[in-house]
Amino acid sequence: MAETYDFLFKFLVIGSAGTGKSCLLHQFIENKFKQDSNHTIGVEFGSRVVNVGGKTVKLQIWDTAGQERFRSVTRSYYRGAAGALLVYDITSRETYNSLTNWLTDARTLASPNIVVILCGNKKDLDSEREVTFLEASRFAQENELMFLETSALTGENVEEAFLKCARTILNKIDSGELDPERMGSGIQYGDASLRQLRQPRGTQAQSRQQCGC
Ligand SMILES: Nc1nc2c(ncn2[C@@H]2O[C@H](COP(=O)(O)OP(=O)(O)OP(=O)(O)O)[C@@H](O)[C@H]2O)c(=O)[nH]1
Ligand SMILES: [Mg+2]
Repeated sequence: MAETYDFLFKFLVIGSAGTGKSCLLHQFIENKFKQDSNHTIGVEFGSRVVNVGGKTVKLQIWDTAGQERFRSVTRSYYRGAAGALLVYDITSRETYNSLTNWLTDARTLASPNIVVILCGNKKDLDSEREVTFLEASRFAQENELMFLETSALTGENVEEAFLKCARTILNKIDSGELDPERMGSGIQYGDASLRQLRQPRGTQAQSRQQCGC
């Protein structure tokens, strides 16, 4: 059966090599930890349909390589992304120190309006922590990012990170701050929305009454 959804959002997963980007995507899509994850070569792709605030949203997710040698390839995938998970590893200060560069790339190459959630991954390795929650929260606040600590290993906050980002984009569509019809918005209407849009207004109200929504 064909998938129907209200919106399609283009998402990126970015951040330094080895922070757990591919494992986060795998946990979100497959609901399990990806054992023996190798460095990503270029980009990998995954998608999942989620329900957010009564809307069905297809997330089209591009998992990019963190290694410098793939930078020119991965940058070409940024264009028009609506949302991004910006990932660092809480046990590696080096990956935290690179966040500003990743963020600048996202805002210049994807869109200045890109909705970004900062993910401090490997939350399960608290004893090896090099970056405190408080420090990263401040960074997030200063840079207008949402923030969560996640674990691709246990699954903690993984679903939340993707859903929080999607929810924020939907809220911005509702408030008019984001326009899905703008070129390069990273947002597309799905079949379900298009059907509604194509219905004359009277019929829309009528069908809403009929379904009681
Ligand atoms: N303990 C723990 N290990 C993790 C977690 N997430 C990922 N790892 C491990 O970290 C290593 C790197 O994970 P990847 O997902 O391949 O990292 P990546 O960010 O995709 O790396 P690149 O593709 O090179 O950019 C692997 O050995 C994973 O097993 C986590 O939440 N907790
Ligand atoms: Mg990877």
